[in-house]
Amino acid sequence: MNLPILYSFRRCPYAMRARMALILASKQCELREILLKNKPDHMLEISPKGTVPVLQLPDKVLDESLDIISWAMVSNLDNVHIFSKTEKTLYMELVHLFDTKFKHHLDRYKYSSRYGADPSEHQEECKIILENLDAKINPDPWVFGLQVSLLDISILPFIRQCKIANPEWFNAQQFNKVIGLLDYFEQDNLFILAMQKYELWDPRKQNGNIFP
Ligand SMILES: N[C@@H](CCC(=O)N[C@@H](CS)C(=O)NCC(=O)O)C(=O)O
Repeated sequence: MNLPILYSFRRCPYAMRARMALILASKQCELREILLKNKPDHMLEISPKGTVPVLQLPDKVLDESLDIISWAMVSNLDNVHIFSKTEKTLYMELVHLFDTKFKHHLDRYKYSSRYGADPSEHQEECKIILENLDAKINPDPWVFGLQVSLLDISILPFIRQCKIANPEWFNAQQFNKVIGLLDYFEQDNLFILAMQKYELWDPRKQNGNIFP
């Protein structure tokens, strides 16, 4: 059976959200786990920009996580929250905020020496964004209620990275709703399944994994 091929890196937040969308939509693929420092030739042939995730379909290649999510979610699924118009606007705004500003500060907070940055300055910027998010949401247990939404899967992997940088600091902050939402997410089967470990793809072994 020729499945779509997904090049993925377990810890990449963009790849995480793509994997979660594929799980929710029950779209099977052959997952090829890679290391960013050793990208397979085939991946670079089909997507020279060299970022993960990359999904190779019979007729096209998707190499942006949000495009993979849109492809997976072609029809409404009964296990995923359907956005109202205002929720959709909030989703678009927040995904943009987290993919740009939050990611910018997160990288400089986490990898301050690589960027020659002052980590506390960027930690503070992340904090402000998370406090603003906290004021906008009332998770129960997900942002929009009982069903997980594309907003949850799109931004929580980045918020989790902020926590991992310094869990003690993160958990001592005042954005309690965000902290609770992240705790719920980290214990949910969707996340656990998306974070399953796979051995590295080796073109000589052709050891791709059927996913999910
Ligand atoms: N806009 C892209 C960003 C993907 C991205 O930047 N992924 C990182 C890993 S988290 C990557 O592959 N970086 C390339 C590298 O580090 O060589 C998407 O949403 O898919």
